Parts: sequence; structure tokens; C-alpha cells
Amino acid sequence: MCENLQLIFAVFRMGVYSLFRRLCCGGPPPARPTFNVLCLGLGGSGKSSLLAKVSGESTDAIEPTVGFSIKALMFDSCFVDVKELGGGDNVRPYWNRYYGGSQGVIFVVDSSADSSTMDKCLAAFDEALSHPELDGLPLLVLANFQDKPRARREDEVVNLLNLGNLTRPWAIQGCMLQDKDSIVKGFDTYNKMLLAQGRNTGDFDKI
Ligand SMILES: Nc1nc2c(ncn2[C@@H]2O[C@H](COP(=O)(O)OP(=O)(O)OP(=O)(O)O)[C@@H](O)[C@H]2O)c(=O)[nH]1
Ligand SMILES: [Mg+2]
Repeated sequence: MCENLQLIFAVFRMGVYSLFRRLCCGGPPPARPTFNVLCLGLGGSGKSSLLAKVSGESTDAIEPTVGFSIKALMFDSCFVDVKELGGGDNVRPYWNRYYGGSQGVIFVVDSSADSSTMDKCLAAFDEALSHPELDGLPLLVLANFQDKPRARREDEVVNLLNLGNLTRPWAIQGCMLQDKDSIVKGFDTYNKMLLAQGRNTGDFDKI
């Protein structure tokens, strides 16, 4: 019910934005494709919070995601429908049920996690990325919690996740919940990768 309300609100905002562009800019904006993207990461890595921040929503009372949650994000160049899968130990075994139809993957990492949590993160990352349904899809790693004093830098997370060995297109962005620009920067890079890949849902400016 809450997810439906969020979706309706996002579509309404897109409608208002589209109308505003038509009235003020003397013509329709260029058609934008839509991409279906998965958002993965261990429980508490900050997936829901980062997505809420990009959407301009409050991040004050976010609960652990049970099952999955979908957020429609709107950018100048495209729409990105992000399906976040809860990262708790009792939810991760079911992740692969939700992989079908994805055109990209975002993986959120708590860069400040202790080494045993990082091992768990690497195992979840390797298992997800090696699944046939996610084969070759563009990857964005958000190295979150950069506000924490012991947070690993981007290059350290690159090494920990062995990103250099990947054959798919990938990018990494250090970010923190308190700095929306850092999150948007990650999406700016990622949207260019999605557009270059050319695989989208086939929907263009649905509203
Ligand atoms: N200090 C700090 N706290 C953060 C940051 N990102 C998220 N948090 C906090 O981390 C907690 C967990 O965030 P969530 O967004 O629920 O994490 P999640 O990955 O969606 O977790 P699941 O839904 O259980 O998989 C929340 O209390 C957030 O406020 C960050 O960059 N810095
Ligand atoms: Mg969540």
C-alpha cells in the first residue's frame, strides 16, 4: 500500500514536471527512455536512504526493506525505475527471484563496515553478479558511509570487490547520505552508461 502511494506520487511528480517543461520551454522535452535497475547490498548499507534522498523524500524514518521496494527516479536524460531488494540475512536467499527484466545493477556498500561484514558483502556481490540473468549488465557501486572516519576510499572498495576483473561496464562513486550531490553524481555517470548500453524497457516519456 505504502509502495503504491510512493509510485503514484512519483508518477504525479513526473506529470507536473513534464507539464512545466511544456509550458515554460516552448515545446516538449526530448523523449527519454526508461531503464529497470536493481539495487542490491547488505542490510543497512543505505539503499533505501540513498534512493529516498535522490527522490527528495525524507530519510528520517526509513525501516529495513522487507521483500522489495520500487522507486521511480527522473533525470534529464532518462527515467530509472529502481527495484531495491532488502539486504537482510533472511531476504538475500530470495534475491535471484527478482532479477528478471533488469537492465542494470546498483550495488551499495557500507564502506566503513568491519572486515567480516566486508567478506559477507563480497560473497553477496559475487553471487549476485555471477547470476546468468545479470550477466553483462552495467554496474554502479555506491561506496556509501563516506562520512565515517574509517570509511574505505573508492580505490580500496574497487580492490575489495575486484572490480578491475569485471568484463561488464562498471563505475564506482563514493557517497554519503548527508551529501545528495555525491549520490546524484553516481547516477549521472551511471545514466550515461545505461544510455550507451542501449537496452531499455522500450518506454519513452510514458506520461
Ligand atoms: N552516517 C550515515 N548513515 C547512513 C548513510 N546511509 C544510510 N545511513 C543510515 O543507515 C541506516 C540503514 O539505512 P537503510 O537505507 O535502511 O539501509 P538499506 O540498505 O535499505 O537496508 P535494508 O533495507 O535492510 O536492506 C539508516 O539509519 C540510515 O539513516 C550514510 O551515508 N551515513
Ligand atoms: Mg532498504
